[in-house]
Amino acid sequence: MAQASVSNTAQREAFYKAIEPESMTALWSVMGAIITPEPKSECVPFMWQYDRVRSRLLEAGDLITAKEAERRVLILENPGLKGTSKCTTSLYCGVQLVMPGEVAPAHRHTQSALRFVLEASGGHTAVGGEKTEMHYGDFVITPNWEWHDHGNDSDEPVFWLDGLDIPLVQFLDASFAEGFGEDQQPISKQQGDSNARYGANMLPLGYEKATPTSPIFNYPYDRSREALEQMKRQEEWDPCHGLKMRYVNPVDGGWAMPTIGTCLQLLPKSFTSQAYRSTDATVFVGVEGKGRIIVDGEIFNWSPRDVVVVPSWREVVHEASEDAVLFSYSDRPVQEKCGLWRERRGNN
Ligand code: GTQ
Repeated sequence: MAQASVSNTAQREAFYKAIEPESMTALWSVMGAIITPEPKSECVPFMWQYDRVRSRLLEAGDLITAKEAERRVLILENPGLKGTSKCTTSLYCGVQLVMPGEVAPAHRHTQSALRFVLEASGGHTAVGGEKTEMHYGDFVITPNWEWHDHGNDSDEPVFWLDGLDIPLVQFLDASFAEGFGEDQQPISKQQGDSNARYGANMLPLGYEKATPTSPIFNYPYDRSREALEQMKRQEEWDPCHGLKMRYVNPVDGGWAMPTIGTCLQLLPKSFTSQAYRSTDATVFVGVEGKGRIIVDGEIFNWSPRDVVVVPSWREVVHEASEDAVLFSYSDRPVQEKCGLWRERRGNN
């Protein structure tokens, strides 16, 4: 724990060596490293500028098709977690490109995925027999073990951010994946079906919760943004978050996804937040306006579509020079279910 590590003696050293071949180690020699007084993470604060990611992705577009790659994605890998494909310790982040006329073939896996749409004039994804068109700022869910394929019928490239719980599933050794065998799954539902059934503040009578994921799979940006705009007039700012809303599963009011918590927040012009920290490392995506995220004094000036990662328990301050909107995601639902989630407001 917080105590200094135990000193070494020749006798103790000899003992550690002796037990090693028997697959035993002494707790007291590692205790301080494995049970820390507060979170210690290899994950570091970092920002990816969208322009750079976008131009590298277009280069990748000349190198490989979406079909050959299965998913043409550049992983936003945390520089403190090199070689692990992680953005935070528990979550993955990537940016995906689908060129006009391309298809990313149908597959499914036990990892849950979210898409946050960065550029789309006609891209679509299909999940569970329903197709949804993607527009800027839409938050789209692929629940675990659901077939999904992506396409682009427009004449412009389509880009979106992928947030997945890959590291979490890997940690639990619970990964399964398979291909559908055809590029696209059969479409059995009308477009907009799940939003009509579950996204109109009603549920089909007798509906019973069948999965841990929200049955809505596209939360369109215009509706979420409109809510923030309406509430903005009230001028009730949270000192740490401005105006922050979480996406919910309408069936039980919980998070929209079981492993990933997603939020949309508005920071009003000239806002400076109070210092804040929480145990859920968070990936922020700029959506509108401009702002800065200051992590323990390190400044990240973000513009729309830039991605900023804030590690667990690091002090974050938000500033906005104009009205600014951020999307964010973290593993907060998992931590809450385990009774682990903590936050601290202010710099005490
Ligand atoms: O679109 O299904 O960024 O399976 C990583 C793994 C996207 C996807 C990623 C995936 C996908």
